[in-house]
Amino acid sequence: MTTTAPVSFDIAALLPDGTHLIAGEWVPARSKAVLEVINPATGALLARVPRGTAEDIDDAVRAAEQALSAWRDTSPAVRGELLYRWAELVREHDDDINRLEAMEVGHPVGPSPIAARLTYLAGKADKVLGNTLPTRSPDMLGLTLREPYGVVGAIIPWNAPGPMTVFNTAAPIAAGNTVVLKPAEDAPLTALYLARLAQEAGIPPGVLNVVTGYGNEAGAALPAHPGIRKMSFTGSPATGTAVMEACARNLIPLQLELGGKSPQIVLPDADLTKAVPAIVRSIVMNSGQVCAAGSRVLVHPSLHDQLVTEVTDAFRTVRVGLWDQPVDMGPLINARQEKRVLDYLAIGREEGAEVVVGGGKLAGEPYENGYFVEPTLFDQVRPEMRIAQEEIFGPVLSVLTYEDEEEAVAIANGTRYGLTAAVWTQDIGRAVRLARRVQAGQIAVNTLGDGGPGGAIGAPFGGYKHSGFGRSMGTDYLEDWTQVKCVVINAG
Ligand code: TXE
Repeated sequence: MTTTAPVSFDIAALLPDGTHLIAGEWVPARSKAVLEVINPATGALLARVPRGTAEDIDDAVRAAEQALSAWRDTSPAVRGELLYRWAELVREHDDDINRLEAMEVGHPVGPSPIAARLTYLAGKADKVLGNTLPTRSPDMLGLTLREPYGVVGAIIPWNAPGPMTVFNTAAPIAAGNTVVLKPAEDAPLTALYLARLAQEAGIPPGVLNVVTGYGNEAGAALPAHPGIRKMSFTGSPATGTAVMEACARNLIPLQLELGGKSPQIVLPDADLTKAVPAIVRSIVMNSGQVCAAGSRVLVHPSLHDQLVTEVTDAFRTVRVGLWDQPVDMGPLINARQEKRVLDYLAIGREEGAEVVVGGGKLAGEPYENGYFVEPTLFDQVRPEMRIAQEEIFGPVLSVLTYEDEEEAVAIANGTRYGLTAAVWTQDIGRAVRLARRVQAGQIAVNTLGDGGPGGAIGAPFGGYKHSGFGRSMGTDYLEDWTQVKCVVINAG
């Protein structure tokens, strides 16, 4: 994970200042208010974007309603072509997208899965099929149609704005819906730029609208809007609950992704030369601000000491710094997130866990103006501790031990979350048993994929239990953005 990207990068050349995208026009908020997007590594102002409210959401929903009938009636093959063109533009501007995301989120520049995902979804546009149904007479024809919901809404978080934008807009658009997207206030720029590229690709005005603003202003207005027919939300359980309540009042379905506390089960025969680098990468990537971060290591006592030593050594070599330097890890997103992580470091100590490496804020040059926390390893963690139960969303790894497979499963399943899990073993029988018994939407055996659905491109991604419901991506993902209509024709 190194980069030679130049430091200077002109955001104003990519995005019209202080505007978001409604009906194909770059417009300010109705109130003209703006909010500032800050580089979390340096505290520098990156750009201003509109501080949208319910009025702007209403404008965007109306624009999406106006665009709907033409887009719904556009042939699926043409919709797919336009998405392919979007994917091509994304590929062409890959560097800009990666740098923009790196600057607003703070993570190092790395390979991006966005263009590949868009290409995958584009290819699905003309493969959404209905069925023919058995009928009681040969004169009758029964069939099902898969039709788009209409105008759908998406609220996404700040930790991976590029992939989140694509996962939550491209599939509904490919299926014939029109979309209003509310990106996170901390990192709205990548979403705006991707929407600009969608527009340049020829996706018609109003099909993809982006309204920026705070969650309690623009965000809250979206699932409550009577024009919205389905929502997707990715973020915290508390906000997810509020969004779900709004959806319930509006009687609309919701796809929900709320993070995790993903276990990495290291069995006695695990190959640590493979497991340790993956375990480290999983919690260092994006400073641990990844819903699928493998934040709990469940290791058999026979491998405990070796694993702790090797992870400690690896943590000591993690290069932390600014996105445009050759680093492995950047800052946390904002002061609130930094406080949250530092609070958990204190909680872990109070609970009796042992800090083996890390454990604090990074100070001095070049960390002074950013939110940098050391990669931290807690040992002697017990399953009931808060640091083993709650999502920290920082570079903090907890090590727990178990005596037998039964206990490993019990600990793995003993949190309210169930997003992803990893099993490290050479024994295929144990791998299969654990893959079946661990409650998570994705199980990786001897791999962590990309800390998310990256391992297999069509992999469905989503959670069990409080990690949410519904899946993004997956082979049936476009169908999730359609509703079934049954048509029976009497031709006799
Ligand atoms: O999330 P929020 P925050 C977890 C992670 C993190 C914690 C807090 O543990 O530390 O959540 O992060 C919008 N109505 N995850 O506070 O509030 C908001 O503007 C409608 C896990 O940033 O959930 C943003 O666009 N929308 C996670 C989005 O919700 C509202 C990724 C997410 O913000 C709203 C991020 C409201 N009332 C955080 N309030 C994951 N699953 O990957 C806020 N928003």
